[in-house]
Amino acid sequence: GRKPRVAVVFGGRSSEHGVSVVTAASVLRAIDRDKYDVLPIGITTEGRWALTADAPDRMAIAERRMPTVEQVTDHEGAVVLPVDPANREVVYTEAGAVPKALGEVDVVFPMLHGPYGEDGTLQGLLELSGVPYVGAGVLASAVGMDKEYMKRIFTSFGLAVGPYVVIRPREWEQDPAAARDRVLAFAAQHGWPLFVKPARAGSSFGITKVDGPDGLDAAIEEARGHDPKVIVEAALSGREIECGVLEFEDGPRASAPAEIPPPTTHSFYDFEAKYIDSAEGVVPAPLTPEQTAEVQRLAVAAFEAASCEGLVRADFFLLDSGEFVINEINTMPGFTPISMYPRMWQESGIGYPELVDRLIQAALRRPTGLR
Ligand code: G1L
Repeated sequence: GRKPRVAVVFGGRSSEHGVSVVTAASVLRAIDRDKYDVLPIGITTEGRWALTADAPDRMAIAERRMPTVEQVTDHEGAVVLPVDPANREVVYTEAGAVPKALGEVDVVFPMLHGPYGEDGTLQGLLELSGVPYVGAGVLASAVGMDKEYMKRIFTSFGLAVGPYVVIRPREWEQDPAAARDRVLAFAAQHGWPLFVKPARAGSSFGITKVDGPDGLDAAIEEARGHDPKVIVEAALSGREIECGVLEFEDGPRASAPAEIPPPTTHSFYDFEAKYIDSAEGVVPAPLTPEQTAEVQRLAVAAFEAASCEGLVRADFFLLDSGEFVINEINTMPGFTPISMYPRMWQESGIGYPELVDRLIQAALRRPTGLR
């Protein structure tokens, strides 16, 4: 019969537009064309949807600059317009409009970062359209974007989380002194430094490490520039351990875990590594067999607690006490072949093309509607 058609949706209005373009190139390269038809759909930085050329080799970092959907640079740095000239009639919207025709699409591979991409809104549009899609649904996507509700859900499912306090928008607007006092009481209990973060952001923008009361207001205002809801977290001392979860035919399984070494003052990440989040993770993490089994159990528990689908990367701290505390989950982790999530599965015997195929297959198996 006809091959399933996979629409890869990438780019978008976020600050990580270029990361998405480069990552989509890896996914496009990995999809088996004997098995699937591919429809690359780029979203411009203005929010216009456009069917793009299927040209992953041109969607590359050139001269330390990230490509955009509008202006894809080739390896020599020449600008190449990616919109497919053979398919001018398909897709397109004005900025801010709902895309009219997805055409005959069997499954969408969403690759958009941050608000309106990984927060459940795109997933909701696809639910309304009745089109299956790879990865987390509406609820899990929204939970994965909200550091407060993430912690509330993990706590209610018996997973340990670090201490935190939330400053809600109205609270800061109507009585900032009361909010400040709550944070100071929190600091008296848990000590300095504190980390002040936008509650729903996706990237590391707007985060400030605060060493004492003096820096607090500026840090809250900085975080509020990204999200009117702010979360304040205590510093946790311990090792940073990550674990991938992937949905197999019979349910979710955990990968080999990885360790992210603490940053050193002279550690150097090149441009590509810095933006594609390969960092300098050690795979597999040097843990005892018991610790490995424990973090894998917790990663699958986190996947289930948030009702994840397809995949998730779960990030933990291993405290000096030996306890694993969950820091966060990421429903759309870094996803180039050198990113942590694919590297952890590589270590577990699942290479990048098989990973992409398993995600598409999991999406195709899923019924649309309530599940
Ligand atoms: F669809 C998946 F598999 F769930 C998926 C989608 C997107 C996994 C990972 C990503 N990651 C990205 O799109 C990004 C890191 C380039 C931006 Cl969020």
